[in-house]
Amino acid sequence: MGNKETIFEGILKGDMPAVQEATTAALAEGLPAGEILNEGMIPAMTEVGRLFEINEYYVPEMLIAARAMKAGLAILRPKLVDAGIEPKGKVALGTVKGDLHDIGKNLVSIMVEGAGFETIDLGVDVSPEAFVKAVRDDGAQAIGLSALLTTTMTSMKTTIDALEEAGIRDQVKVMIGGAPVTQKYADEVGADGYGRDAAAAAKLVKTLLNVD
Ligand code: B1M
Repeated sequence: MGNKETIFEGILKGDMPAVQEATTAALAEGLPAGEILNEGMIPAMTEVGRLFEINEYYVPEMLIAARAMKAGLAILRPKLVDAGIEPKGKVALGTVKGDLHDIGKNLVSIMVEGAGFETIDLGVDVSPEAFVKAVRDDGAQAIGLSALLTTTMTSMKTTIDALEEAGIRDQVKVMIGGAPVTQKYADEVGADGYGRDAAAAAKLVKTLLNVD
């Protein structure tokens, strides 16, 4: 098995040492970083997303796959920068104000990153102003808002209002998700899209930003 295949399999199995070793070996062998990313890591995370959608993988499998992918990506990242590989877009993600749940948001972050986007992790308890700043000052083309509490999901509307007040609503796509959130709610608050889970969120970002 070649190193790209080992990376693919290693991510699927959540085998972090195997992914780290094969990534290092692939670079040493002279494989371009972009090829390792696009033909090893991204397809693996896409497959993880597919397995999650058909209920063959659950949150624990997804978390260990994500951890393995992150470890490989950490080795690859400096080479990607050197090679000038451009990410598909910039996405800022955060759990909304008042809400400290971050497991789902972290999964969304890794799946979006796995789909080839640069992510800015704004963390938890993120104010509408911090989302506005990520768009205005950091150039996020899409923002992703996660909420796990019925009491905090209202901050999604407040954030969209804040983007409008700042005059930048048309510069950014807004994606929302989290256990109490629905498509109906996304329509009500004027979000551009709703992601049911992390795999769906990664697909949605591509659609919203119109990239493959
Ligand atoms: Co809390 N909690 N919690 N909690 N907690 C829930 C959410 C709750 C449903 C439990 C219950 O009562 N049955 C309930 C909410 C009730 C409600 O509002 N209707 C609740 C409560 C009440 C609370 C506190 C208020 C409890 C208290 O203190 N009295 C408190 C609030 C703290 C705060 O946030 N201010 C609290 C605290 C905590 C802990 C800190 C202990 C811990 C969080 C640790 C952490 O995140 N680092 C915690 C946990 C772990 C949970 C449960 C058990 C699990 C949540 C989770 O991580 N799920 C949860 C009960 C449950 O869900 N069974 C519960 C796994 C995760 C992968 O799923 O986050 O849904 P999820 O993400 C999914 C999708 O929703 C989607 O993709 C993810 C992956 O598929 N998704 C997105 C998520 N964000 C997305 C964004 C997108 C797209 C998709 O686009 C941007």
